[in-house]
Amino acid sequence: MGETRRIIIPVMGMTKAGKSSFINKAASLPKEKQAELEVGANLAPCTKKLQDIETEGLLSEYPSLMRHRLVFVDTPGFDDDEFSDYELLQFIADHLKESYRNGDLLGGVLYLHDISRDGFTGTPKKNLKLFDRLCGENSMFKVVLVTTKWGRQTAEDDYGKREKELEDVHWASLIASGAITMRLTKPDNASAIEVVNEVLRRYVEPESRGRRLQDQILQIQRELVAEKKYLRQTEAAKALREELEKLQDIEAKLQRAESEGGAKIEDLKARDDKAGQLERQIAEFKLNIAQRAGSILKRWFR
Ligand SMILES: Nc1nc2c(ncn2[C@@H]2O[C@H](COP(=O)(O)OP(=O)(O)OP(=O)(O)O)[C@@H](O)[C@H]2O)c(=O)[nH]1
Ligand SMILES: [Mg+2]
Repeated sequence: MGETRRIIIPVMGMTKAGKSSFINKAASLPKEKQAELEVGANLAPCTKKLQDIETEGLLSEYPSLMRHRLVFVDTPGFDDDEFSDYELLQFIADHLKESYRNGDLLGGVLYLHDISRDGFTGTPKKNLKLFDRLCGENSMFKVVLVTTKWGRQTAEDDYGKREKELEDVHWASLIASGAITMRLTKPDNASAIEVVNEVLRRYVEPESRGRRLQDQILQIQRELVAEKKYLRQTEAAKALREELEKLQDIEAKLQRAESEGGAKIEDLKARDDKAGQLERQIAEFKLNIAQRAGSILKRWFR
């Protein structure tokens, strides 16, 4: 018998995707514990800091894992109003780094997506890109992309079509690298338990594509611990910088247009379709004074 270790499963995804609800169900938390893991009742993001949730009983069917403890890591989404994306990346990176240093094992990673949400531009794209760079190609086979809120589908909706678009377009490269997709369709905790069992089943497989699955860690953990990189040198931070540069480019265009003709965003939108696109991009990135791309770039990437 070896020592007891923690097997962690980080649960990521956009704000309100259903991450905390999922953990409540998967861990079958008793009522008093559920209160600790707040589920959002309104639109504001609910989970601010990363939180470890210890579980009991989920490993009992896996003889080789029985001595370990399964722990979910609840995370905030990269679309929080209070913290900048870089601050959120810092919270997540610190937590994952510490976890790896303390000898935790990476059971798998879940990325939750609200299937009732229409469209896949701006913020959802940025979220997914950051997730992709946090994990890296080598740990993609530990990823399950989980669609939530299937119960909201009405006769007019076709969530199956949305799911197909996710699989064929937005998630295609993750799936090609080994990620799988699953649906949360059942109202009780049955679907959530199925997802956890799929993660664990894959985890105990001796190897896949010539690699020992259990040894694979996340790209950001390797970068920060083994390669001793600073956070800003990691692939995830680079992806974030690319997004901020896009934002800076939009801001510059806007300023140029305003100084040339004194035009307002509404006027620009009315003038031609290209500017309309610009306006949409601004809305998507929630461009505001507090999060001006230029100042953020100067602050973090000198
Ligand atoms: N119909 C339906 N509603 C869900 C499901 N999962 C979560 N919800 C609801 O969606 C809202 C957000 O759920 P949370 O679990 O707080 O989502 P979260 O991803 O933890 O949100 P943040 O912590 O704010 O990032 C709550 O009102 C939940 O009741 C689901 O599978 N089906
Ligand atoms: Mg939450």
